[in-house]
Amino acid sequence: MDNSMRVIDLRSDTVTKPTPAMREAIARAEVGDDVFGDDPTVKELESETAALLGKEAALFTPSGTMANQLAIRSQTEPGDEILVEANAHIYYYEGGAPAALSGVMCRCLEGQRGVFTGADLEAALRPVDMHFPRTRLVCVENTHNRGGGKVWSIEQIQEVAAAASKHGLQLHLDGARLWNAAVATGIAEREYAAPFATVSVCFSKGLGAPVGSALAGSKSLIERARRFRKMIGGGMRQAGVIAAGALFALRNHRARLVEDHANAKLLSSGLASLKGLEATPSEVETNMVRFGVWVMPAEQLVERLRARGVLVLAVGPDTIRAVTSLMVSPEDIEAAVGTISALLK
Ligand code: TLP
Repeated sequence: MDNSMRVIDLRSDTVTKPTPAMREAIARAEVGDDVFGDDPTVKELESETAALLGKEAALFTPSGTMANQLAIRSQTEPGDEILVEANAHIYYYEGGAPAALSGVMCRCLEGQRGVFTGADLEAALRPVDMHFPRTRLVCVENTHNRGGGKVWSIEQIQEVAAAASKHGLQLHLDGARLWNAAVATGIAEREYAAPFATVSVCFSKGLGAPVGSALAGSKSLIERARRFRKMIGGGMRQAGVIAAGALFALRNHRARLVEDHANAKLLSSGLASLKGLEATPSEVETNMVRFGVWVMPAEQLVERLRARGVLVLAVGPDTIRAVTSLMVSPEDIEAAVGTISALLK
């Protein structure tokens, strides 16, 4: 790649860099030792996040992966079983952590673009019997990453929650991109979060903070998670420096996600007109675009685009993912479609 080339980075919304205003907030942050409970900025972030999600407490974590894994560790014992959708981040992209860190078994449900039903959940349950692992926790991901940014409707969530509660199961929401679901549907985060005992959210994806996620839930669950966070080395000291970026993102960058969603639609519509690709604009609900490639292996197209300054990710042998974020404008999207079109000709 030529160094002077303008790079259009559509690999993920994790690539977002702090804006000048966010950097200013970071520079001004008041800090203290958060392991001693002395960091005012971390405390502010935790209480604002908890309030927004309608939960008693929240815990700042360095990553979404850690927040998800603390949720599992805090609500299970080794040998328990958790129910996850087969393409869920917790199962697919977290390095086998449920087994390594919590000693739990994952039982996978096959969803439609990540969404499963109450009936799917009930079909996976077995009677209480010492031969079977104890099923404890059901995990939902909204929006669903490998489902292409798919949004769960509130009715779908409520149906799964009713089935879980009928069988005494706890619910965890991987809400790394819950902000996108809220903006896309107009349903508040706290309404989506209501049926869940724990909710993880990320500040470092579409919201544009450089680092950070949180886990929210009841005071007792979050205290338990705080202990496990320390145990795995996630206790941070003057973390207000990064919490300030997260707080700025939470307060200022949620509403603007509509721009990312419009850009994703624009991208998918542009791609849909190109021969050799299969893009479905009607499936684009948030900031992710998944498209099929028929003319060459996906990896090869990714490499060729990289050489031309357009970065995307292969997420299957013939599938590519592009994600919009505050790093890309509508003009960038037009330019990226132009580059892809020229390459396919
Ligand atoms: N997802 C990343 C990659 O790990 C795939 C991305 O680029 O999309 N939950 C969901 C639904 C996620 O998509 C991610 C990150 C996480 C959790 C984990 O967040 P981090 O990267 O902060 O550990």
